[in-house]
Amino acid sequence: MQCFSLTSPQRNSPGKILLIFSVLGVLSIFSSCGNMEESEIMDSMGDGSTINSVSSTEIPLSAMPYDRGLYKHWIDADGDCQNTRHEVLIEESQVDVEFKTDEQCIVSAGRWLDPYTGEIFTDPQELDVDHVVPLREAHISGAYLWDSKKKERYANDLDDAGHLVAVSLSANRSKGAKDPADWLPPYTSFHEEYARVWIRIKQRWELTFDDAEIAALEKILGMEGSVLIGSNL
Ligand SMILES: [Ca+2]
Ligand SMILES: [Ca+2]
Repeated sequence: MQCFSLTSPQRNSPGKILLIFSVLGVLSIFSSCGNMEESEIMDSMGDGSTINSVSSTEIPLSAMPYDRGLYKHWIDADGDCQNTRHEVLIEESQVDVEFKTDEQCIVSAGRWLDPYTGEIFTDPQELDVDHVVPLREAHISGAYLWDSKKKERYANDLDDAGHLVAVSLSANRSKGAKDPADWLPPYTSFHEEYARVWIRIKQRWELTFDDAEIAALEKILGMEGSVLIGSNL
């Protein structure tokens, strides 16, 4: 079990930044190994990051018809026979996984802590691998402009451990394509981390935030009214 860490991936920096808020203060609560269960849950979403800014633009809904098939998944990017779903299951299991066959392509058992519910699972068939920022949400937040290769990279991103997470089927079904204004994990202790990872992913991929989403994220992070509109860094 690794302790939660504050170093983090953030490859892209937003171009035109319209809205800014800092959540540095929030990060301190994740900087120590406290309650083991919460540490486990933090780990399941990957390490932390310094979140400095978000961007927001208005995009006409009619300009971006969504088709899940545009975002090809699950692929096997490194050609080792384990597709993205199974790569995530292997990475997030708290014990060595078991495989269906000697080829070790398909995970058949392990031990996973679902950060959305706080429940433990051992059968991968009871788990979905969830895009924390759903494909449809990414699409309407700017990904509709990407070429097919970039859409595929987003759908299969393993570089940020928080991007894809193994969660219970029921939690994922209730989430659907909703953003934090309309859905939050039932496990309330995880909300702040969820908001922080959500922002990190959207920043990293230069995706936009709508007003209700920003308000919801601010509320979760206890930062109502801290958004500075009109800044341009
Ligand atoms: Ca693979
Ligand atoms: Ca949204």
